[in-house]
Amino acid sequence: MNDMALLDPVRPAGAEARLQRIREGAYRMRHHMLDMGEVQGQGYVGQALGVADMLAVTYLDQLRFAPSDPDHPDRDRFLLSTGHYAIGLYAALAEAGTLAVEELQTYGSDDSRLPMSGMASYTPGMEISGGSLGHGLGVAVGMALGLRHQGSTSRIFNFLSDGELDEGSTWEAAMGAHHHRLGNLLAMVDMNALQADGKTETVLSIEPAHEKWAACGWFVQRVDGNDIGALVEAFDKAAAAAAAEGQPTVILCDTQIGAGVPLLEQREKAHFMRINEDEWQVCREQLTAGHDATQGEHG
Ligand SMILES: Cc1ncc(C[n+]2csc(CCOP(=O)(O)OP(=O)(O)O)c2C)c(N)n1
Ligand SMILES: [Mg+2]
Repeated sequence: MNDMALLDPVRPAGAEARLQRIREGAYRMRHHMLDMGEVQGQGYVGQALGVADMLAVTYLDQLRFAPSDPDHPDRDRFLLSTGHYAIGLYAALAEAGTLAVEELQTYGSDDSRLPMSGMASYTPGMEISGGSLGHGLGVAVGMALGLRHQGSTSRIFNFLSDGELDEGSTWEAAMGAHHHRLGNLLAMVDMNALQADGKTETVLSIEPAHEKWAACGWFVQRVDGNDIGALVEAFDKAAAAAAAEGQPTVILCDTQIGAGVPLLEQREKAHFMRINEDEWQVCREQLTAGHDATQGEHG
């Protein structure tokens, strides 16, 4: 197989087989997240579990990239604006084949390539050092312009959080993307309804979010971010709309913090979780039980 072939996402024939492959990937990613979280006993595990389905669709079904050559010039770029979600991206990079699963055990340790907040210079496949929130979309706009200028057909996927919609810089970038008709730019927003200081609606209400993005000139969709079928449909539609209209596209994804692990879904303090030693195994068992129960549903 040559490098170019590696750039195309693998999509098994048949709609159900395509979804099943992504579901299994998301399930394994959630296990990786728990395993990494246990190394430190704490972390941004709830958010990562919440966006596992978004990351699985992105990395296993949408992104064009060569896992063993993460700097390939023709790759699509995935920009993790929210550095604190790094644990989620490491799990995705392991499932995609860029990181070895064994390396995940070094998460957050001295000399590890996997620091607790994402650092581009440390981790293969980490495109930017996110974490200073509100900057990701601006960087994405610049990259999208630059790549278009070079005649590249690569796309930029910018992952944002709902907290970043509080930032003026995000909206400046959103208007710029429309102004420059950046059809090569897709934003995906984790609408988990939570921020560091509490519920998003109590910190700074961003609703109606759909209308705000539309007013900035974007092609907008809002979906259940834990429904892999709905996500795939939305990503496919976004790609078609971008190609037809040359318009930036955004997918607002409503997600459940801790998705797949009921013990964590119910946590009150969910932004940064401390999880007791004896709870990790319970989390794993709940994740596996939930997965096994849905196997029957999906045939
Ligand atoms: C510019 C900036 N301001 C403040 C912070 C501190 N901070 C880190 S995470 C976070 C919450 C942001 O909201 P969101 O990403 O939606 O939080 P989550 O869903 O992860 O709870 C804040 C304010 C930061 N990293 N960058
Ligand atoms: Mg949030």
